[in-house]
Amino acid sequence: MPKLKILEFPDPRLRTKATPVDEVNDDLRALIDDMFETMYDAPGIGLAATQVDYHQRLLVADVSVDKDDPHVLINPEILEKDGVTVTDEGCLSVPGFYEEVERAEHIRVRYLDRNGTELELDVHGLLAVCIQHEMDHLDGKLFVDYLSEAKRTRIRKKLEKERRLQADEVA
Ligand code: QAP
Ligand code: CO
Repeated sequence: MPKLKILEFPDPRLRTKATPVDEVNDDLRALIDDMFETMYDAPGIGLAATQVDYHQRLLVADVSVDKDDPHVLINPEILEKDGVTVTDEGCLSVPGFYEEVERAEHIRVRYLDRNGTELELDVHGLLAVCIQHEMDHLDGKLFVDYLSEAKRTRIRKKLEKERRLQADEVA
């Protein structure tokens, strides 16, 4: 059982701007392990701390088919971005909805790893898209913000209706 509950759109806590991690310690590594467990269990390819109601700048991602290529990025910063790619994106905080989003195809990113070591990485393709999507979460932004107001409202209403139906089931 994953320990962490994933916040769902339009929960206002998803709009929180996360603050930088100031110390990479065992408590943070325990959160990272719980985030990986929650992401793999979902299953998902990326998860930002914001989505599990921890408002610190860290994210986990694994876009590999065999789920054996885990990445954790603490205090990530994009140094360079180029190219354009369109991906059908989803989000664990917007369950059941997928829409095309345009992002940079390549990014160079600087971050701390789980030992607190500063690293730089060149990333392309789906991992680059996933890191950009997860970094948006750390600034309180969701992929639905790139859609038309009409589409975003339709998604919000469907999710609110589902939440109401779920609440009724347990009542
Ligand atoms: C972000 O999203 C992402 O709707 C990570 O019912 C996704 O892991 C970046 C998921 C696609 C780029 C492309 C979504 C699971 C997982 C759902 C995810 C769902 C169950 C989303
Ligand atoms: Co997301």
